[in-house]
Amino acid sequence: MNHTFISRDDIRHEFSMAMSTMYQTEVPLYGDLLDLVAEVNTQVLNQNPEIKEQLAHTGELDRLSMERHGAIRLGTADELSIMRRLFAVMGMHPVGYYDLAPAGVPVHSTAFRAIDAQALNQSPFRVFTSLLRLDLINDEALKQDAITALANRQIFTDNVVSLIERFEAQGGLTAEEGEQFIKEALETFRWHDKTPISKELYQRLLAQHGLIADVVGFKGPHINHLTPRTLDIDTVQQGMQAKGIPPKAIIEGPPKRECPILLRQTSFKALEEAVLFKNPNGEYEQGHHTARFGEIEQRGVALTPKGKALYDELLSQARSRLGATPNADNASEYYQILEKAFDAFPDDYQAMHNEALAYFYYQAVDNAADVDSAMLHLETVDAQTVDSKQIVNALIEKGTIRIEPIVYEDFLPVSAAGIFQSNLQQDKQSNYDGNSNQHEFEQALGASIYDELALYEEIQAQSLKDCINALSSFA
Ligand code: OOG
Ligand code: NI
Repeated sequence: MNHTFISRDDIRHEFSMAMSTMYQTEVPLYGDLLDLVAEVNTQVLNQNPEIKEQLAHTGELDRLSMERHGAIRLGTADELSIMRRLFAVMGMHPVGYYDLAPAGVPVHSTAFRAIDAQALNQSPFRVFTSLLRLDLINDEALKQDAITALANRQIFTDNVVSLIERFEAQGGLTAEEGEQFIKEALETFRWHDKTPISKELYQRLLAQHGLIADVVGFKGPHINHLTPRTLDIDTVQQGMQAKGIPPKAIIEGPPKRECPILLRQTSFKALEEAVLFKNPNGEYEQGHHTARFGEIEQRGVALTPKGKALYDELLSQARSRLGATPNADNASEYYQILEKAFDAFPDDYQAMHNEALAYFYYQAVDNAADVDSAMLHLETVDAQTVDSKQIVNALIEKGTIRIEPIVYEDFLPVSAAGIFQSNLQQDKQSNYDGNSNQHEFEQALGASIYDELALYEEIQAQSLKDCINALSSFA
């Protein structure tokens, strides 16, 4: 057999475009948001040549307009493991484990995304994927009804399952198969306004938790938002208000900074949508459901374990100083407290690099005027040794090597919980104390999860190697 396979990165790119087109038709406000984000990003790039240059150096400039993430919620282990195989066709793998139960959301989650830097730049599309934790429901009868409803649904088309199997057997898909795959896979994420359950069951599920109704009540895991990446979230948030797209009260994550870190996010409230419930007599009954929303995000540099620990500490410091969940009434007080707390986090790439708070690319500056005598030792440079660090730092200072931030590709559990909560009908804040269980999640997934920090570490180490090779070739 002589197959020519289409690349997984191309399938991912095409799929994310198809998904975006579908969601714009389903939720027109998302289209408005895309326009606003594009407008602001163009403005930022025009007004800040240094930001444009930085994004060109890291390979993010071209991906900016195609950058988005989505989110889905699944009901069973089987659904999750087939979903993992479906995403693998597009070169997307589970990265990071997020336990949201402590924040009152009965799910645990991972993000499916590309893992190496080049694939990420080709298409950074990612999907935050949650698995419902029915074990946290203590109403036994309701739990049984939920399990039955989930057992009766099939969220994948037969064709997409065959194509996944073909991909696994052949090691790839032909262009034609890839096209079919995109069309069939998209069906799983589509909105259905006819639900397979009765209004009575829906209401009981809703009374337990809005999220449970959203998963168990529907034919499939409709994509519940798509999030474009902006270079200036504060401006987009103001623009949303002006365009009549009311954002949630608080931007989640770190405060506004010169050198952005991790991820800042805000969303617009979920829409109330008409649905038809299927009653036991087979007749449909009108009702509504609230789940789908829009979100924007601004991404910054990925933090090392040390930087992440400092971030977590400062965020929880700010939250406990506020003494309440941030909301519309205390928003400006919260931002003040947050900014003050983050004074302790250096707002300068060089300082973050020197204190090992964040991950960076090392890049050889090709027109570096003179190559230092330290170059003679470059063959022996190894990022881990103190000696080598000094050589590298000296070359950075001389301008022979430049550092550029490695962008954070993942999510933040406290922020994610805030996004979930703001889009559930009830504000009821419950805390589940079931144990966090990555192992159980991985068993349902049928694979282990990549550690995101190890991935950034690898990208950084590889860039240092490449940089040294490049410099050695100038010498
Ligand atoms: C996922 C919420 C989390 C994010 O960007 O942190 C999220 C969901 O609502 O299913 O999307
Ligand atoms: Ni999101």
